[in-house]
Amino acid sequence: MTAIETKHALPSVPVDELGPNEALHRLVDDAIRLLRPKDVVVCDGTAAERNRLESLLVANGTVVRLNQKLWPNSLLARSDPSDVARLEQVTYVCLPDKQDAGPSIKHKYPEEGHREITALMTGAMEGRTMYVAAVSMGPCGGKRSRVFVQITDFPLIILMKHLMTRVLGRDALIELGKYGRFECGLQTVGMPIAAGGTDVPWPCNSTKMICHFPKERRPGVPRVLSFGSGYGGNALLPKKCDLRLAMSDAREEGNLVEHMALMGRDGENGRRYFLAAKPSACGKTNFAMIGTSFLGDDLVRAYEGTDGRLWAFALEKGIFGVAPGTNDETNPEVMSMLRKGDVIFINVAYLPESGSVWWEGMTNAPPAERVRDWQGQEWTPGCGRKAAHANSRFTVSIRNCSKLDPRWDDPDGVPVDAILFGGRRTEHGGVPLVVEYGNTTAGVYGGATLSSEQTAAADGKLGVSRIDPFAMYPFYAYHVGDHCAHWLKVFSQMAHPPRFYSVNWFQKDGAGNFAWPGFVDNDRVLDWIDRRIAGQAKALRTPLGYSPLFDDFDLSGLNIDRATFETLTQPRPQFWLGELDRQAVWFAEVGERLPAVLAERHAELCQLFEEAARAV
Ligand code: SPV
Ligand code: MN
Repeated sequence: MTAIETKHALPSVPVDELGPNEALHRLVDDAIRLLRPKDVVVCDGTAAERNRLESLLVANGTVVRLNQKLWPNSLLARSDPSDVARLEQVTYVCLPDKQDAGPSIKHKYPEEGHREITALMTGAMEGRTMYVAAVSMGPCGGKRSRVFVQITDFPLIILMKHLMTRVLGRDALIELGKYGRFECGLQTVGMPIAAGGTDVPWPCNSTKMICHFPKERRPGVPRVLSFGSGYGGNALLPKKCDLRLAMSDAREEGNLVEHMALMGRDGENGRRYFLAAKPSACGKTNFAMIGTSFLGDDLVRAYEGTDGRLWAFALEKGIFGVAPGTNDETNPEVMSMLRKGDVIFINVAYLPESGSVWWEGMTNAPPAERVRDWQGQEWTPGCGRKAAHANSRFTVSIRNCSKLDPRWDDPDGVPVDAILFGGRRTEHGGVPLVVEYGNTTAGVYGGATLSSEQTAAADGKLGVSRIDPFAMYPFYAYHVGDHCAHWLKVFSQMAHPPRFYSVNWFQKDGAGNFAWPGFVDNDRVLDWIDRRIAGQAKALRTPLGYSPLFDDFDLSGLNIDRATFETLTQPRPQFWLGELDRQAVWFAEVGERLPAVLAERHAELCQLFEEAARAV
């Protein structure tokens, strides 16, 4: 790197605190020279660190402390209005061969990516403190876990890491130095502070860019660089940014790293573990909590165990959940987790008189007291604006969860009985409430063609439906066709693969109301799945797979008659012929890397549904 003139002397690498790992020294040294911070702090994840950072953020106006009685030790942050969601349009994966990118990736060549992001990052931390934080993705010390070291200049990200991830303390960092490999990334809000200048409450840059380099694997060289944003998925690198890198590495290791929730449920047949792949803001967190035990709501690593089954563990130890719509009925467990305290809320509404927070759907009626919206403006129910941003979030540790699975921190994970794919599809008589796929190929086909209406979790057009394979569309770091092939390979070789299901809670009736009650009632679907796996529940064979029967599905206490249930559960040929057309358009975009068996399954489905349509 060429020497760049700095306004102040550069800090030196805190060698003693980093331990003996040369690659870690190189990472920090290179980062200092590129970003030119005023000082460097190595994080340790302690309560003292948390208190220090919290005071700093309060003093800067980034967060306010909430009423200690209502929300103990909890904070509210309001972001800049330009920094509220993941930024798909400026998130790039840099690959030497463009053919490897496929239709879901915004591609750059590595030289181009390096040049552009380096130009943005040069001197970007002037006047700021640079933090170095190492976390373990998965149980600490687990042989399938990996350490991710993030460099950041936004203390809020460190506080969020305390809640969401296992931060390595001093001793673990020194241990890492002795033997460990680690992944790493740089992230900056991209707003240097001039000498004598002051900070703003939510620093960010109107230019934002994230570049991943999944093929570059040199110890201590960052594989993801994120500029200009302080928002969750863009800035908390061990979340979606490392997902992109890890999904790419997992393919080479023969494993899976995926965007899925992991939960346990006790039924007639003992505890079963379920993985659920759902696109962002489609109720994955709520779903993950309706079972008997909870392990994680967003990211998992899954692999074939020596018993020939699929095993999985969650990578995080906290939840970054969507606030709007969360209440004591839709997710009583998470509400009680939030009330236990140590929560960071982002972009919900603030009640200045009581020091409380509110969001749409938290209570039926808006608060009787004064409300400030997520941007701090006075808000009244009739004003025409939302009080909380549609993608407003809470960050909470899973230690607050009363149904934490006893095996949540087991480095081997838990054995998985079923994988569920589910999107948000509102058409009445469209994507059924639940379908069991008849075999592994049909199951992988279901994952590869999962589709959902777009939500506020990313900066896209709301409500437009797109195919979101395996709920990974925004997180790909290699060709989607190769990912489909990888799933086929992993599961077709497995001695005892899990079963695969499609679920959809979001059908609306002719009057525009949800046709299925959803939330805790989704447990009725899990009950059917449990009994299916045990060979106890009957089903109707359809072209798509197996559908539940009215007489063998727990509808007690619900006002759902036979006809309504059949509309909810049985695939309608006309609807599916339309879906298959859309799938064909998508498959054409995927191109020749689409595995042949998926094209064959498409042809088979077309034939079966055409026959069914003629028979109607
Ligand atoms: C998602 O959008 O899928 C999330 C939130 O889990 S973020 O961390 O922004 O990706
Ligand atoms: Mn997610």
